[in-house]
Amino acid sequence: MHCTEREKELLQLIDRAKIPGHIAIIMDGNGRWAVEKGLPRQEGHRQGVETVRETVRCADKLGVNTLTLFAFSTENWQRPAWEVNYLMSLPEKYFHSELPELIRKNVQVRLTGDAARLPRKVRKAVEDGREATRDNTGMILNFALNYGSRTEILRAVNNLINAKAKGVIKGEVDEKTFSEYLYTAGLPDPDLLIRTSGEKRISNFLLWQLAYSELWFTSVYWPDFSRALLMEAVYDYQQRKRRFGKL
Ligand code: V0D
Repeated sequence: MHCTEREKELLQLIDRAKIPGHIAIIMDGNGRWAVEKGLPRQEGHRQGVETVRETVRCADKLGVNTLTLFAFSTENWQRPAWEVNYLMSLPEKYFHSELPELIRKNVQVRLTGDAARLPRKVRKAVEDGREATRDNTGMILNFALNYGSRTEILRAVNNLINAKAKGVIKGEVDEKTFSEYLYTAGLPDPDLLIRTSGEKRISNFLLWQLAYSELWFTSVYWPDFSRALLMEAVYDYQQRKRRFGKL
C-alpha cells in the first residue's frame, strides 16, 4: 500500500493500544462536492462509495472493532425522487464489489434503522450482505440506513411499554435495559463521532448512544475524506483521552 509522509507519521504517532473501539461517521457533503466541481450530485454519491471502501479498509487495519456509517436518514426521503432512487441503488452496488473482500476480512455487516420500510430490492441486497457475513467475528460494519434517532427512541419506549404490560420486565427501566431496545442493541456506544463537510450538528444521529462520545469535525467533504483524515481523527481522540485522564 502506498502511504503519504503524513500517513507514515500518523502510523508512528497513533497508540495501537488505544484505538477507539467504535467509530461512527456522518458522511456529509457528497452533493456539494459534486456541485462545486460542476458534476451531477450522483457523481458525489458514487465517489462517496469509494470513500466508504477505503475507510472500511483503513478502520479494519487500525483495529477498530465497530464502524458505524450514516448512509441514509429518515429525512433523506424528502430529496428529489431521482436522487433517492440513485442512493437506493448503492447498497447493492457496494456489496457487488465489496462482499468478497468483507468476507475474506472476516467483517460482519449490521444494519441500524427501519429496514422494513426500504424498497424490496434494497432490503434484499442488505439482507444478503448481512446473511453472508453473519458468522464473521472481525470488525462490525454497521450501516445506519433509513435511520432517525428520535424515532428509534420512541420505538424503544413503545416496545418497553408493551414488554412491561406483558410482565416481561419488572421494576424500573435502567440505562442498560433501555439500550437493549434500541436498534443498536448489543453494540457498544461510539467512542468517536466524525462528521465531514463542516456541519457541526448531530442531526438526529444516535442521540442516546453519543452521550459520552468525543466529537471530531472536518470541513472536508465526504468524497475527499481519506485514510490520513481518519488517522488524524484517531490521533486527536487519543490526545483528548490522555488529557482527560490527567484532570
Ligand atoms: C451515498 C456517502 C454505502 C453517503 C456514502 C442507501 C451517501 C455513499 C451504502 C450501503 C451511500 C448501505 C447499506 C449497506 C451497504 C452499503 C450506502 C446509501 C448511500 C443510501 F448495507 N454507501 N452508501 N447507502 N452513499
